[in-house]
Amino acid sequence: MTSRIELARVDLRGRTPTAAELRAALPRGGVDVDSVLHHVRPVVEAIRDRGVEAAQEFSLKFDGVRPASVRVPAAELDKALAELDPAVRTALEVAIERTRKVHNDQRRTDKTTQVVPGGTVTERWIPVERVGLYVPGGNAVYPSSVVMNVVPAQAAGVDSLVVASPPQAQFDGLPHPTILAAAKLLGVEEVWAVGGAQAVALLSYGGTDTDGAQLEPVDMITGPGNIYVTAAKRLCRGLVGIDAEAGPTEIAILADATADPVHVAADLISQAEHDVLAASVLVTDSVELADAVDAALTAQMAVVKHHDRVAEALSGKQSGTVLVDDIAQGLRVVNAYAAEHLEIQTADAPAVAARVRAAGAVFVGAWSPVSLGDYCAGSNHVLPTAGCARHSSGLSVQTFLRGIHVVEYSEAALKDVSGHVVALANAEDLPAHGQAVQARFGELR
Ligand code: HSO
Ligand code: ZN
Repeated sequence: MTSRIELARVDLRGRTPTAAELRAALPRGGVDVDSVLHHVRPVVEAIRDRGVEAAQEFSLKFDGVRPASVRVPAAELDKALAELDPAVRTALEVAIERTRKVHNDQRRTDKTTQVVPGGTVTERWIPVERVGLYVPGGNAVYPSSVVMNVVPAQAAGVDSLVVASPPQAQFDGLPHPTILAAAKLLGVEEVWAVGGAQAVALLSYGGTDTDGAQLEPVDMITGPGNIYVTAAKRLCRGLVGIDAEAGPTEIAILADATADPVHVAADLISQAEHDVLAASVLVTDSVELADAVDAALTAQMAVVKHHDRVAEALSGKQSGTVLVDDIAQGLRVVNAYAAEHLEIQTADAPAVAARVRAAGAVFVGAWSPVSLGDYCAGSNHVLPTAGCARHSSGLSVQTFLRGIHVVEYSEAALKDVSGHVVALANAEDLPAHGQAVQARFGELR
């Protein structure tokens, strides 16, 4: 079925809204994680109290299968990789190589600052000890997301990595074979067949498998998931660290009359393909381009495989075209919107891109579509959604590192500053703080 597609329009021409007013005026969706917390809390508590036994019950209930053991045998990983389509294997190898190249290059190095002679503060970057990666199953089987989560963790030096992914009835209670193959290709040997909120809880609390195999609790959980997975992460946060809460994917395109409407339409469709709640937003100063993009969308929809999903996403309240006076106003719009993915398809795109202040990732010019970044650019595709790019970054090596300040002063350097420590301690009515310094110099009365 094809029907005419017209993105809803928001006309900001001649208006000078503040950033907050802009955010209110722009199309945006949202998921209400709070609304499912009461469903998820009992699942998390059952796993905390009864471990793998409870996880197996939830797998039967939610995934329709109860795997014999939850830990996936090593032989199954080998088999999945051996049976992986060779073209997919090669493509994954390219994706891994490029993503490693970028992420290995971005590891922070320790830095020592000499504050005064004899007094130093070093920032030491230490990898998180053990990380759990959640990989969804079902409709969305994304081996690329295994790459995007595992590579930065490995680049950070995380030694212990475990993957959890739902057991699938059609694969005898194993996770999807492509996921197993991707894990193996990346050198991750520990995979557990458990999904949803129960997976997040089991990674957080640990457990003992039916055959006695131990799942050691992790320190941090990353990876995409549905609203229940997100709710479980929210409930387990604190006990474990989590990455950002991922919402439906978003693409914003800032384009002028020089952009090719066929490219713009194809890119808007590409991310709408993820989810009926996905957001596709065009920001342009050209009504002609906006009209041409609508025409191109209509034409391309005739050959779109997931037609109904894409059509629903494009017609949802989270998608639309925003008309602006010029690219300067367009930049104010995209900076206020803070899209997960932002494409710049304008004249002198690098100069325009340099003025972007908020986006999960920026794709510059005609030859850098978001789908390149989804797979093979070398960049990471786990990015902040729902405007969180105003305060957060995507997944990176940094996500898996903790910075520790290491303080080392000599006697003379401490002596030199001791009067100031004592003065501040007394001003805060914490005299014992000052005395801890004075005791070292025989000044305790
Ligand atoms: N665009 C998604 C990532 C993805 N795309 C996985 C394809 N597979 C969120 O950045
Ligand atoms: Zn994508």
